[in-house]
Amino acid sequence: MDDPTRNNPTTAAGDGHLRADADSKDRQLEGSRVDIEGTHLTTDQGVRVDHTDDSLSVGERGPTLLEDFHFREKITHFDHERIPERVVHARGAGAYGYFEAYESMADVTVADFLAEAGRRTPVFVRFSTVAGSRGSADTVRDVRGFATKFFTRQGNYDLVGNNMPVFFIQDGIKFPDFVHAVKPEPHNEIPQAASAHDTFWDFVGLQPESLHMIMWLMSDRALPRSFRMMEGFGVHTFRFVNAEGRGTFVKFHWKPLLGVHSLVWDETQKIAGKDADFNRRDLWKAIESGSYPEWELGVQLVPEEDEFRFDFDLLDATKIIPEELVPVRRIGKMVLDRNPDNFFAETEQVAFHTANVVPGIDFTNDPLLQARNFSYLDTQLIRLGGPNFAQIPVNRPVAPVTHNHRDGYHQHQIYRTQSSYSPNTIGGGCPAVGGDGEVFRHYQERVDGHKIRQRSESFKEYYNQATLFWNSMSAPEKEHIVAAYQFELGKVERKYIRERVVEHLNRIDHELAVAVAQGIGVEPPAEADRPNHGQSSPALSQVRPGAPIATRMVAVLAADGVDEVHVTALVENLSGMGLLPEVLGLRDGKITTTNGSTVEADRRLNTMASVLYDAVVVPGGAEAAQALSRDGEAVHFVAEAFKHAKTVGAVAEGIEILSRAPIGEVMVATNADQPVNDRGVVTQGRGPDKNRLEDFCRVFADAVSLHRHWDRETDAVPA
Ligand code: HDE
Repeated sequence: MDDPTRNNPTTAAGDGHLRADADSKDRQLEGSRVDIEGTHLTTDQGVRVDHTDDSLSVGERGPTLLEDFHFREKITHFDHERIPERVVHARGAGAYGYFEAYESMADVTVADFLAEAGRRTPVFVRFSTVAGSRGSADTVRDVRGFATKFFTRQGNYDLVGNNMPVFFIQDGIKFPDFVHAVKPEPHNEIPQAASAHDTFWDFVGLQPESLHMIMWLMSDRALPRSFRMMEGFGVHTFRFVNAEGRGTFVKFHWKPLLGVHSLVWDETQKIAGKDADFNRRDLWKAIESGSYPEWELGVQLVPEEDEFRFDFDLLDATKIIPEELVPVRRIGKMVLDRNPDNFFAETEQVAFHTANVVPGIDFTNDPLLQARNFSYLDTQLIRLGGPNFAQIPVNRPVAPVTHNHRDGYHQHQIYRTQSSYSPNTIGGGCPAVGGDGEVFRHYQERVDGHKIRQRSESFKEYYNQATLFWNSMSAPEKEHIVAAYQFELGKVERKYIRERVVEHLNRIDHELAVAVAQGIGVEPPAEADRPNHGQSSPALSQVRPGAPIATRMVAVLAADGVDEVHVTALVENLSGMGLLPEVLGLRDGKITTTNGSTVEADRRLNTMASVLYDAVVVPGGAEAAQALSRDGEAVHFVAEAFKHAKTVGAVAEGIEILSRAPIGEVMVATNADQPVNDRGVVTQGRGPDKNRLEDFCRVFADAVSLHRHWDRETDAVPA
C-alpha cells in the first residue's frame, strides 16, 4: 500500500489530531477503486480464463457440464446482481463535493465541521424522487429527496432532507399508510410515479394534516428544472448543542446559488418521454463540464426559551417557520465537484440515516423524526444485506471506527484483538469510551408524562399555513396550482373523493376551491368555510427577477444557408455569458453557411426537443430560414418553446419561422439597430452585424434570466 494515509486519512497528520479535509474521503476511496486496463479476465478466485463465450459441454451439441465453474460463477453472480430498491426514494442521482463553513458556529454547536471559517468537509449528496421505481422518469410531479452525508472528523453526519420544507404527516406511524396510498395501486400496479389516482387523494381527504404539503406538491416546486436549482430543507426542528450543553432549535435550509426554478407541467410530461434521465443527466453534465453546483447552508435558529412563541408547534413537521419571522442565516457553502465512478457501488449503496449525528447536533421530540430514527437503519439492513453496510466504501466515515461489533454478513475488518466486549482487560480496556471534546452526549432534556396514544392539541391546526402558501404565490404560480389540482383530481374515479378534497380547499381559500371545483365537475362551494387570514410569506414564491443564467441551455436552430456571422456570433456571445448554446441542424454533420464555410451541428434537431432547452434562437440566412420554416419539427420546436413561456429569439430572416409557428401576435423588430423584446420574444431585424448581435445577445440573456415569461402562458398555442 503506497499511501499509508488512504485507509485512515483522519489520522494522517500523525499528531493524534483529527484532520479531515476536503479530499480525505476521496483518498480513502482510492483504496477501493479498480481499473481494468491491462488486466486479464479471471474468476472470483483469481484464476485466469481464456474463453468466456462458450460453456463447457459434452461435444459441440451436447449438454453443459456442471463442472464448468466459470460458467456457474458468471451466471450465479448475474442471478444475484439486484438488491431491493429503496422502498421510497428509489430513483436518484448522487455526487461528491465539499462543504465549507463561512463562520464559527461554536456559540451554538460543538459540531466540528461548523467550528471555524474555511473548514472544508467532504460530502456525498443523493437527490431522488420519492414515489417512483428505480427506473421511473425524473420529471414526474413529486417531492425530491436531498440527502447529504458530511464526512466530518467527528464521524458521519447525515442531513436527510427534501426540496419541500414540510411533510405529509405528523407522526411516523402514518408513514406506511401514506406511502401505500401514493404508490401504484396494489391490484394493478398503476400508476407509476404519480399521485394522480384514487388511493392517494382518498388518503389526503381523510388526513387533513397533509393539506399544507399538498399545496407544495401541487405547486411548481414539485417540478424542478434541475437538482441544481432546488432548495433543500431538513424539515424537522433539530437541536444544536454547545459546549455548555445549551440547546438551540435549528431548521436547516439549502439555498441554490443558481436560484430556484421549475419546469411547466406539459413540459415535464413530454420530457419524461424524450429524456427520462433529464435531471440526472443535467447534474452529471454540469459536474463533468466544471460548472459545479453550489448551495449555501442556511439555519433558522430559535432559542430554547422561544419554543412556545409561535402559533404552531415546532415539533410539527407540517409547519414552516416563515423566513420573515426567523431569518435564514447562511453559514457555509456546499460545492458538488465530482461524479461517482460507479452508480451501483456509490449512489445505490449509499445509506443515509437521520440518526447519524455528530456531537453538537441532536434531535427533538418531533414524532416524525423519532420514527425516522428507527426506520433508516432498519430498511438498510435488508436493502444492503446485513449489519456491516457502514463498511461499504461510500458509507465509510473518514473518522476512525473502532467498536465491539463483530461478525455478520460481509464483515471486511479483521479485528486482531481477543476481546470484543466492554469492559475488558484482555484488550487493554480498548476501545475505550470517552475522548475530550469528541464524544456525543445526548442533550439532557427533561421529559415526563403518561404513556398515551394521543396527538398533541398543538398539532391540530391544518389550514393556516396552507393558506399562507397560497397567499404567497404570484398569479402564474396560483394558476399552476389550480391546474395541478384539476389534473390530479381529474384522474380520480370516485366523485366523492374529489368533493371531499374541494371541501378542504374551501377551508384554505374560497377562490382556490371554486377554481378547482369548476374544472373537475364538482359543485363549487357557495361560500368560504373559513376566512382567509390574508397573511403571506414572500420567501415562498419562486418568481423573482434576475436569476443567474449560467448553464441554461439554448438551442440554435440552423440549416444550410445559415448566416455565418450570426451563428458564430450567437454561439460565442451566449457562451461568453455562461449560457450553453447547442447548434441543432436538420441533419447531423456539417452545415454550409452563407459564405460557403461550414459549422458543425452539435445535434440533429429531431433527436432533441424544445423541452430539453431553456431557450431557442434562430439566426438569419434566407435559405436556412426557408428550410426551417418548411420543416414541421423546427416550427413545432419554436411554437412549443413559446407555449412553455421560454425565451425565443430570432435574427433577420430567422424571424420568418415566427410567422409560421402558431404563436399569435408578437411584436418583431423590423430594422437592424435595436433588438425588440416582446414578452420574451427577442428579435432583431435585417442584417445586424457582429457588434449589433452583442446587443441582441444581451437582451436575449436578460430575457433568459427571467426564467419564463408567464404572461404568455395563457396564449393558446397548439404545440
Ligand atoms: Fe425518508 N425514508 N422517511 N423522509 N427519506 C427513506 O430510507 C421514512 C421523510 C428521505 O437518497 C428510507 O434508506 C419514514 C421525511 C430521503 O438514500 C426509509 C418517514 C424526509 C430519502 C425512510 C420518512 C425524508 C429517504 C427508504 C416518516 C425529508 C432517500 C430507503 C416518519 C426530511 C435517502 C432508505 C437516499 C429514504 C423512512 C419521512 C427524506 C424507508 C419512516 C420527512 C431524502 O427508511
